[in-house]
Amino acid sequence: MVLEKLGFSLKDTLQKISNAVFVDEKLVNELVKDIQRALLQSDVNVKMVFDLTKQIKDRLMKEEPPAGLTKKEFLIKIVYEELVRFLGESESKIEIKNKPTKIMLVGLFGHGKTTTSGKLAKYYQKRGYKVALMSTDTWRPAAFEQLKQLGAQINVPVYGNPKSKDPVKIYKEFEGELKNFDLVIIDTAGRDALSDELIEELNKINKAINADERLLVIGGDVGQAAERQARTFHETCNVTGVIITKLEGTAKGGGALIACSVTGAKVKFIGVGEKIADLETYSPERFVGKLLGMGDLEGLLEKAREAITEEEAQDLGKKLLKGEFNLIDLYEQMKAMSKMGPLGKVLEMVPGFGQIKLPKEALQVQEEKLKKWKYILDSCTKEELEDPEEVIDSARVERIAKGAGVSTGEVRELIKQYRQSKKMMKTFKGMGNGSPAQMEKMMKRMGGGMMGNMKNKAAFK
Ligand SMILES: Nc1nc2c(ncn2[C@@H]2O[C@H](COP(=O)(O)OP(=O)(O)OP(=O)(O)O)[C@@H](O)[C@H]2O)c(=O)[nH]1
Ligand SMILES: [Mg+2]
Repeated sequence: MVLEKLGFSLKDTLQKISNAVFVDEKLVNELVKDIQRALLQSDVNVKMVFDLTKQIKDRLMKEEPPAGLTKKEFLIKIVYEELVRFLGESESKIEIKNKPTKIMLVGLFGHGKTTTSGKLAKYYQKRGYKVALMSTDTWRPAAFEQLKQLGAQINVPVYGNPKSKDPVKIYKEFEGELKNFDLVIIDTAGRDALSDELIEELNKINKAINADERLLVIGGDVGQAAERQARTFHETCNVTGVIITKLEGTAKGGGALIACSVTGAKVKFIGVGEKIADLETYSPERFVGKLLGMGDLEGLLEKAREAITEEEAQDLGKKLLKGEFNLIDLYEQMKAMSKMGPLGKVLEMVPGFGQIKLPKEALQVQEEKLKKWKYILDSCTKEELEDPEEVIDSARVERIAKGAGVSTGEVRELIKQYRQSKKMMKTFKGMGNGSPAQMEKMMKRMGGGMMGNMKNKAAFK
């Protein structure tokens, strides 16, 4: 998978947004930090990273969510759109209309020109075009042979003359024959660096060939150094686009992709392996979608919608405070919680609870327990849920335990917990909006209250 690490980090970040109950400054700051970290690890230029995150923050401050989008969805939309813009905005296609259309590949030694020539030939051949390959590389001794082997793999004719030292002459020699093709892909020689001599050679070939597309081939492993390469080739050889190769094997590819997009050079294809089929067209939307683990923005928004909404969570909080709380509410609460992820989030929604520090391990134990509770509640009848204290006797405890696949002790524990919660809620109601310190004290007095009795296996009654 291309840029796997960057993808993982961005997916994690997005998950964080999805799980968050509300969008506040803390979440946004966390998100911005996550994105910065992920991009810097992909060798994206520091200044560009900060520009991007500033842009995300500015938009969040200035713009209002459009109708139909919650704040959270809006946040995801902005992150998606800005990443797409960062990675090149829109797809840039190659048109094949002249006969023959000529694509010339240029670049430095070893970045993948010859390999990519073969890949492009296969790509267009598969789409029904009559394709020819041509080698004008008079530098590398076996350049023609290398291209010939690639052509042989896919049954595409390869033109060239290993004895000649003049690329323009080679082209002229076959110019007539090439008219029979829809598309000619021309491989050129590389150099260690973009020397005046290489510029001169490329311009000479270009003048003779008058290629429709001059594509710069850059290995993604150069990271942000791609910017300088893309810029100089752009300025001196008038390149019309870029192909970034080796993207599957490098963590730095994000840097290369983004570096190219700032030069205005459009990335047309990406190379994702050494084999002849390892070539993909490049669309920033699709690419960002893939990185984020979803095909498109709609998919991402859908994911965010699955999580609990701010309103739902607030309702829950209010109910808890009012003390109107039966097992059905507990059940609803659990369903909501399982959608939301961390239990701590629900508590944050209850006014006053947000500031109370709960031990991390305790929350973990509680989350484990919640899973079992859900099985138990699933096994209860409506009557049992509505009025547990009245109707659940020992026989029912046994039936419920069997149905849920838990012990009777666990059923009793749940009921005990429920009673305690209810008692605590009543006390809360009496207290009104007590200070966090007061509440914390009270929770301790009640043996930890709703969160307490983590290790208490005491039976019912
Ligand atoms: N992993 C990976 N390797 C690639 C990719 N594209 C090219 N390569 C490898 O990069 C090396 C150089 O590729 P070439 O196609 O010979 O590069 P070139 O630009 O023609 O090099 P010169 O002719 O010396 O200028 C070869 O080992 C290729 O297999 C890619 O997308 N992924
Ligand atoms: Mg080559």
